[in-house]
Amino acid sequence: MTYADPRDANYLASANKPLTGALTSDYTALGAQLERRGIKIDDITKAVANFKVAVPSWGVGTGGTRFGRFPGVGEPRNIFEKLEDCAVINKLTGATPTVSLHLPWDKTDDYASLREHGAALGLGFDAMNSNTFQDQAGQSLSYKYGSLTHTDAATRAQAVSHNIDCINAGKKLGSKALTVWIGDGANFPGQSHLGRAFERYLESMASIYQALPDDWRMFIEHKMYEPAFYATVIQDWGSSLMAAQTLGPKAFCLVDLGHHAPNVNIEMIVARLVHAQRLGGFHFNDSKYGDDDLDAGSIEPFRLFLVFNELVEAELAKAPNFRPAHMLDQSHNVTDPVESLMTSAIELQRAYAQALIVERSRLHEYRIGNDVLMAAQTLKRGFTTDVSPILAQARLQKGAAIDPVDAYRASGYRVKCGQNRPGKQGLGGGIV
Ligand code: LRH
Ligand code: MN
Repeated sequence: MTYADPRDANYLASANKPLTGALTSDYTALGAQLERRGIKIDDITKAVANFKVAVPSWGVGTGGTRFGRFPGVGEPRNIFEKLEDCAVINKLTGATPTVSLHLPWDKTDDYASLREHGAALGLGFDAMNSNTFQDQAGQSLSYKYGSLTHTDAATRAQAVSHNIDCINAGKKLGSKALTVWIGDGANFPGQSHLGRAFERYLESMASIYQALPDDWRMFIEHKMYEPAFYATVIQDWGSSLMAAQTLGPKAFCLVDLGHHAPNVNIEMIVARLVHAQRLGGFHFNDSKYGDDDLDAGSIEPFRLFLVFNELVEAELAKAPNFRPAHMLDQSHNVTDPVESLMTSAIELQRAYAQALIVERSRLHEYRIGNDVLMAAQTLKRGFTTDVSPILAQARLQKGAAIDPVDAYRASGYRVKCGQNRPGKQGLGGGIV
């Protein structure tokens, strides 16, 4: 097998060449279709080309479950190799210029050179993620019974200082946000005082908030359950919003799509957080049952569309304080993580493009006139329109790949990684 660097512009030009003809005719046809709806296709393509989503550093290794993990070929063994894989995803999609790190999984003693390594690969650093849901080797106080909400003040202080370490590392990397997700909670009724646990949370988070630079944001990530199976301290958007409003203007709510009970109306939560001016961002993924961390748009693409519909409504309404940070947070147990992250980034662009082509004025008329069926049909028409030519055209315009997965596979990158990254496979540095 010949190997080509998938990030090489000449390689990409040769990979795109046989596909440009078909893309041009598909794009022209869709353009004519949208023109009849009063929509300029180039405007949509421009908006899609500007859409960015951060890749989770922990997503480029193979994930697993408590029942097992099946390491993939040529897995990244450290943060530097993870960034190389992230650079391939960004080059082939043109949509993922930043990486979100997780400490201590990505801990290094030289963040300045990590920043340079990232810059050389065309990558920046998005929100930092702290980790007080696992005990690290040599850690003096355990998080078995909680971290920021632990009944022991010294354990809470340990968790607070870890979060401040994450901020200090992020400052060296050019990050501008800290995401705080904690697994703190109870497995049995009676195990913890639900009110006091929340008060301890607010007290600890206030100390972390104090350490935030002026131009930083703090993202509070709620989650219904797991690892706690009866009560989680930050269990839902209500608890998250109360905390953000208590902590201050730099605190926002982060919506991980997998952190809700099945059938919860997540787009409604998004609309409420936009109204409250506290929508900080997203961890995009998909799920059918629990926090399955499956590829975005792979199970419920219509739900993803409805979330982006709320984002487009907020964008068009110039909603105040509206600057959501988009991130993927997935676990790739049976696919090549690079392929899953590329296609997931593209599914977000698809949902965004579908929401952008909704005929808003027509929709508004039907809503005002309570023409329920036509209102629903008008919204759905955005979702049922195949916007693939717009997504590919945006990639082509950015020097990315018209067909990222095909270009990636043809390059032999994964095979080459298998050769270049021998030794202890699957450090993972992830959830399992
Ligand atoms: C918790 C979570 C959180 C991360 C972790 C990797 O389920 O979504 O965002 O810290 O996954
Ligand atoms: Mn998450």
